Amino acid sequence: MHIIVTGATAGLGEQIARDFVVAGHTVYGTGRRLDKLNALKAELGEHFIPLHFDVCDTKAMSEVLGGIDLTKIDVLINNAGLALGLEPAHLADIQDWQTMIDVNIKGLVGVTHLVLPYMVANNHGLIINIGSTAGNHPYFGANVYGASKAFVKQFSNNLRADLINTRVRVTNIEPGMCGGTQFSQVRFKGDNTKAAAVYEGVEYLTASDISNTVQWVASQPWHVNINAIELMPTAQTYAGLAVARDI
Ligand code: 8X3
Repeated sequence: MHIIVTGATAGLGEQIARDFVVAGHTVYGTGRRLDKLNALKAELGEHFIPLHFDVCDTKAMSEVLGGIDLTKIDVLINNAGLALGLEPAHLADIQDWQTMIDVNIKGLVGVTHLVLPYMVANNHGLIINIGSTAGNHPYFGANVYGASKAFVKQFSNNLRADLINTRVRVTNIEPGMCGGTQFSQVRFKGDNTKAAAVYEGVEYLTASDISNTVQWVASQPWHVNINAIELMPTAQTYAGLAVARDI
């Protein structure tokens, strides 16, 4: 298969890209960091094709994606995304909110809008969006991050509606706490102590756990559409109703 993985230069995207190449597929890995893209190319060889652009840069994205043969793409994995900040909404940084909206929402729909027409013309394709448990269950400080992942969930559901008369499939993967990546370092802007505290004493999901799920979804026959998969560590739960007393 020919597979686009956005945000392939770190974390989940890097693992997903690596696993698909090792399994014999061709991966077009997108990212902002040219050095990391080049390192992956050196490691993975001819079946890894680096695509250098930021999903927030609409012009660069359409130029770079316009330079490859999109008719060949079997699978699009919309992985690029980030969380910034964990402050309550009234203390959050508006720039953080806007960046999450730009990457997690605008970037994801931008890539999809460029690739999807080719899948529909081929009557063949699979879009795997990387959502989050945060799109299903609120938690303190998730505000815009969770809302952006709720967008990804409902965008996935609505794509399924529009693609009803095609063989183009859509899946939303919704991971919970995943460690061993830069997710929390990015969220806490380089504060490694805060980032490490998130995972202390927890047997968290790893990038490999999520990549395995992606590989499984992509290996299903075309008549099977996995709508969504929510996965979390056994040590995490979505029970979280809170009560304030005497406020
Ligand atoms: C990642 C899961 O729980 O950190 O999207 O929001 S969580």
